[in-house]
Amino acid sequence: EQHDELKKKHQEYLNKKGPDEPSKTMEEFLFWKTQRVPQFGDEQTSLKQGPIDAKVTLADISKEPVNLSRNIQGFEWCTMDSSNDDHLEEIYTLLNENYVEDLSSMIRFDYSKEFLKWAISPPGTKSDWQVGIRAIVSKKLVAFISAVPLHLKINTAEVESVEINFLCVHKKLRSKRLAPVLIKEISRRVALYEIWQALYTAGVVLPKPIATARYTHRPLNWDKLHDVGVVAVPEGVSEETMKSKYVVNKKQNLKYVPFSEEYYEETAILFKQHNQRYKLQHIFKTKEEFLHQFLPIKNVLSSFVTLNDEGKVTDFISYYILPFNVLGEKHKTVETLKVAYLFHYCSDCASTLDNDRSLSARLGLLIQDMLTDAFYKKKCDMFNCLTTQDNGLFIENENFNMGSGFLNFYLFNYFTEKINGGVSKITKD
Ligand code: MYA
Repeated sequence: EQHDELKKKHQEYLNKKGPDEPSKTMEEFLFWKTQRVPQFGDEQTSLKQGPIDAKVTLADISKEPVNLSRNIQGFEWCTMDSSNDDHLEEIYTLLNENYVEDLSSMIRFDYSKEFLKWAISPPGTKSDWQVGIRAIVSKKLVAFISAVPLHLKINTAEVESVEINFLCVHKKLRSKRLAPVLIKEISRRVALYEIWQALYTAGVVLPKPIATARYTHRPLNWDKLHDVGVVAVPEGVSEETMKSKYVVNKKQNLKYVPFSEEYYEETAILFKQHNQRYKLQHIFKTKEEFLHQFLPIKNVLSSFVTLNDEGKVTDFISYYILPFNVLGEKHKTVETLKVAYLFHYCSDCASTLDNDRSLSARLGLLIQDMLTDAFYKKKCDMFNCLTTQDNGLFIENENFNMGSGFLNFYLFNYFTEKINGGVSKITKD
């Protein structure tokens, strides 16, 4: 019964109309209305799943960079290289000072350098896909955007694409239409490799989300979060009650070993099987890609497998760690929050499509254990996850609270019906 109740709740989350309504009319999206993306208002389209424009060829793509001086004078394009420490430091500083903040500007992402390196240089990345804009005189980096290769599966179709992330314009150069220029330049550089599709996610509503997920938050270090002001005690409830609600088990339910190369074959098979459940998924074609994504990295990525008595892999689970800067005068004592984000997982309980009853029980155990690891071993203050994958099966039971943030998923130059539920692609934000 409890399982059926959870399933019902999960479905309700998925059906819930998130704030995926645009803030303006299609006509007012001066840039996006010119792009190969589904438009608001074309709901009655006769488009079938597939590329929106399949006619464009390499011959149509300019060999010259997009003109920058039409938007701003005194700046130039540059190509960044995250394996160069100086470049990495510059990207880190730009993002640290100017990247995404929460709605009330209380906290801002502080991606570590190791994290950025992991995220923007997977196998197959091209050397000109980390694009920057610099001031010509001072050479200061003032804007950035990146692309990484991505094999996507959308329903039954495999689509060679890129993932676009870390779009950032310095606060002093906002509203000068630099974002469209960066997007056009990265599109051009990607198209030169004859890749015509992209996936990206954003909190803002643009034409037109193919899926919308909601962030959920599980406090781990209640006192610290309360001090910073990111959690509050509801009226009529004592602080003690809240603290006891979020106590984390000291002991793990299952036995884990860190994921390592020796478990690659078995884990990759399990991963593939489990992912058949989802309509939008990231597929890993080579061992190198899989290992890059999932081998543990200190302070960046924790990943584990559980083994049965015969030593066979039964589950895989991972989370990444993102620090946040606490902004504002009030919180001088607390400078950073460490937040764990659930990443990919797979379980032998999900090897067939309709046995999510046992998956829900197993996921409960796995998640509790990740909370334990994140809090006691990695000193994380909060554990976040999206309403993607099968997360609806444990969100409520494990005390994850619905957040105010939504994450919209977009495809560039690809049409598909809206995917409600069944998303397993995760974009590290
Ligand atoms: S999402 C993270 C985005 N970054 C941040 O939120 C960091 C903090 N903010 C900033 O740095 C700036 O505010 C940004 C906008 C750079 C976001 N995605 O230059 P503008 C449209 C796409 O005057 P600014 C991530 O990294 C906006 O609707 N478009 O504005 C994924 C308007 O267009 P339109 C966005 O505030 C990125 C135009 O830009 C976004 O100075 C995926 C205004 O430009 C956004 N997040 O700068 C990019 N925000 O007139 C798309 C605003 O039409 C990739 N806008 O309303 C597409 C695929 C390309 C590759 C294709 C290959 C095949």
